[in-house]
Amino acid sequence: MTENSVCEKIHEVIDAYAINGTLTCKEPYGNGHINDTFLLTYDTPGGVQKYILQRMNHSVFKNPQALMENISRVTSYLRQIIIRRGGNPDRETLNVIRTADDSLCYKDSACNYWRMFLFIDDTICLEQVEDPREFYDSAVALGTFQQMLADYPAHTLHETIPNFHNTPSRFEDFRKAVKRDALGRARLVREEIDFALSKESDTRVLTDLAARGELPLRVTHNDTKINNILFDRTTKKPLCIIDLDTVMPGLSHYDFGDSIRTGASTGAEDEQDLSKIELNLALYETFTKGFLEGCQGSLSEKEIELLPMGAKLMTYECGIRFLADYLDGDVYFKIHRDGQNLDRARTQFKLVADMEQKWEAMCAAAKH
Ligand code: ADP
Ligand code: GN1
Ligand code: MG
Repeated sequence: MTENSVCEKIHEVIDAYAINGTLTCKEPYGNGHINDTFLLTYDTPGGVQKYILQRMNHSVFKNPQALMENISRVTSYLRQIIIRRGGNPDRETLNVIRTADDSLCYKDSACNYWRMFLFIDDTICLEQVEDPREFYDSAVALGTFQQMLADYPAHTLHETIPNFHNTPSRFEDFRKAVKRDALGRARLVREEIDFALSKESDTRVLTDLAARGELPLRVTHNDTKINNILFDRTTKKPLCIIDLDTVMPGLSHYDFGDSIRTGASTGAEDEQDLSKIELNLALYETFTKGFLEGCQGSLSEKEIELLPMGAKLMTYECGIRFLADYLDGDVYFKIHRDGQNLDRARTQFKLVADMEQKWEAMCAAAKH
């Protein structure tokens, strides 16, 4: 779909929400890899009101209605806890705005699915950690998120993307992409492919333990990269965990690991100069401490022991997803330049290799 046709549909969508006010501004917003995000500003009888409108990526999210049900249930649950704790539920969790006919999302005449949230103003979104304190605070916030949802019956949520963090299944998808070699790119990245294939035996560690019941199924976010946390612009503290598209049953390691791969890396996810990429061990230790503090004793000893494996597997898994997408012709993750998915894969593999060098220290971090 072209930019123009998205814009045409936006007006149909905006009508479906029938907000009581005059739309004064509509602009693309944010830096996500998956959805198309817009900020809408209205003059309303109560003053200026802003909303986030998103066209959901229907090829990634096959069942937008189920996904919105997950988000609606989890955010309503969080809202009650935030109110009980004396917080501000309009800023500390996402709030779904329903359409005029009370639906959680809107299907436009071109079969695109859209949804709307209250905009959380005066926040900043970090692409990379600038200050260890921020990372520590985000770890506490993510641990708290998990702790707040500890009593939510995980099995009642839809599994909106089956096998999302099932690393053996991701490995099979990767192997198939190598075999397909849709654009003849495999010969250019033999070294990266061999690195990925050499780690096959690691891929099953968490899923095997979960299958044996040795790791509990929890409600997890599953996409805890640092730019999915909004920080309060004034206090510089984490305010709201956003991007709840992948909230579903999972392992605590998924949330821990995905934050480490983005926040404890010394460079950007798509950095081309690999000499700039390593695991910042001090940030790793800081995050571990904050995450455990936020979880308030809710993690088992086994879960804690395996946190380093969560970090390594989530990083590795993201690497094979980026590399598979590069081989497939960049059909899943948005790219802004040629080779970006390959660069992303390379940073993840560099991090995995560096974690292996720092493994003992990573394992020691949870014991402090
Ligand atoms: P994607 O799945 O594409 O990453 P996100 O849901 O993370 O989409 O949204 C993209 C960006 O939009 C975020 O990084 C954030 O900057 C901004 N954003 C999303 N929801 C809100 C909100 N409710 N209030 C303020 N900013 C938001
Ligand atoms: C995608 O939506 P966004 O940009 O926060 C992806 C994550 C990846 C991440 C890599 C639904 O996250 O799984 O880890 O890119 N989300 C989905 O940056 O596939
Ligand atoms: Mg996002």
